[in-house]
Amino acid sequence: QFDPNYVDGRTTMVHLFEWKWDDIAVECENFLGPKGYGGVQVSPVNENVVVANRPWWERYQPISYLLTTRSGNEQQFADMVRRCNNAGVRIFVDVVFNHMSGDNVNARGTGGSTADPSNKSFPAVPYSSTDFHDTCAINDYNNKYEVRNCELSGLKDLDQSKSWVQDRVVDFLNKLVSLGVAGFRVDAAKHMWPTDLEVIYNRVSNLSVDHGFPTGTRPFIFQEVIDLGGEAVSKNEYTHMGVVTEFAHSNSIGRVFRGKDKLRWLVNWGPEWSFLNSDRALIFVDNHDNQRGHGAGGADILNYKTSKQYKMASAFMLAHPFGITRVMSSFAFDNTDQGPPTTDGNSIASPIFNADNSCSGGWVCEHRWRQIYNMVGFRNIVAGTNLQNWWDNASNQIAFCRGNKGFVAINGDAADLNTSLQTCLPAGTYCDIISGDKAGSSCSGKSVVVGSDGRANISIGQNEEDGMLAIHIESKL
Ligand code: LM2
Ligand code: CA
Repeated sequence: QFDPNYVDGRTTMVHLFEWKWDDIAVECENFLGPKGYGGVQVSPVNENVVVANRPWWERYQPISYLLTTRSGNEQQFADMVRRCNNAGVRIFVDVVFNHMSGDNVNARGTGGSTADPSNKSFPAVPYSSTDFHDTCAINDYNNKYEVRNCELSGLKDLDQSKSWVQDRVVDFLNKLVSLGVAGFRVDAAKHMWPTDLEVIYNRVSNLSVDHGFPTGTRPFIFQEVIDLGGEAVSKNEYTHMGVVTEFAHSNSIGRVFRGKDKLRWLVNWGPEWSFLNSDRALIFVDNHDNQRGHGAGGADILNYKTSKQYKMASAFMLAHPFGITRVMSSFAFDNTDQGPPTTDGNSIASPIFNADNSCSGGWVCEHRWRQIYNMVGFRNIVAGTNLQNWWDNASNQIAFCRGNKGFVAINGDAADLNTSLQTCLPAGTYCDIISGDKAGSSCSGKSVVVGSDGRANISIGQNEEDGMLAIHIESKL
């Protein structure tokens, strides 16, 4: 439950927020597999309430556990999982079982099911009022009973201690396991009792041998617990049964790369920053909530709109050994409710791919930015090595090696970086994978000449498009 079950040599998942299953299948085959991504977190797969103007957050209001959403139906989901597994890319499902939908008159789901949320009636599961906690609102985050037994934003709060509820959730999770998924993001885990979650997790089947997982493999479980300190519920209540989303990482990395904290302090990045231990921390620069001001973190969080800082933060996260990394892949938005691009106001549009790998048609596709996917490759290549030879200029210029396999430098100062640094790499000429790509024996970006002593002259001008440089053993020309 702690291992992402990646195929050998892969380390990083991408959240393809609101993508359709057919598009993800193609993306696994054409891009994610070849570029070395290890997995995809997909948007919720079960039927959700249809909300007027189709905001993205309607998918966090379940109506049933039928596998029909705007991303596709069960057959399309099954086909995607099979094709992604064949491409060496695992699928992780965002599962929502803290609650069902909020009040909605004549509620209708994306699969055509109806419900009467005001009376806590969801016949397509079925759930009735006895399956829910009593009605109350969460106001006081210093009261863990309220946080777990009352309604989050008016969403009907399921009682996971009831055996009927446990059975329905376990059936749902086991159905997904039987279709070949590798694990789950547990939405709103903070709002459920750890003891109830443990009962549920322990009843989930081992991963499907028919889909290529070794006998006895447990699903990877990463639980969404927002804990920036100062509340009744702690992330540490969840780490004995799975990994936990480390929101302090998102917050702290945003502060550093927004210039509110110095890059030199990154020297002890990890638990000393009050993060969870590396093997329990699911880390990210931003997620689908905090990139648009939902959840926690506020204005410190970076997103695609501040692209230079965002790419620098992403490069640091991927270069550093700490944590289990997730890359965010967004659609462009102007307001916090706006849903994904559509063809007709309802049907989700497919991304359009440009010659330089980037996306258009309303999709941002950060995972297709060279600076990001090449750093995913970097993380795969240096996996298992330690951070060594830390260097900084006592301000915002830093550099470090990953064993003898990789080197990265970052310039966050309003001054050029131009100095000789130890790269820990064998002598030779290397292609900087940030400014370009290696193709045969040529490099479309900067070249770095490493001498027999491992040192190289490193130059990152303050006005360059990107504020970092990275080389590794496989980028040798
Ligand atoms: C999560 N983690 O604990 C998700 O990551 C987050 O995206 C979800 O909230 C939340 N939990 C519930 O699953 C989102 C969104 C909310 C939205 C809910 C439900 O951030 O704004 O609430 O999904 O769709 C919306 C309205 C809210 C309304 C509620 C119920 O914004 O004003 O409350 O629906 O109708 C009356
Ligand atoms: Ca709850």
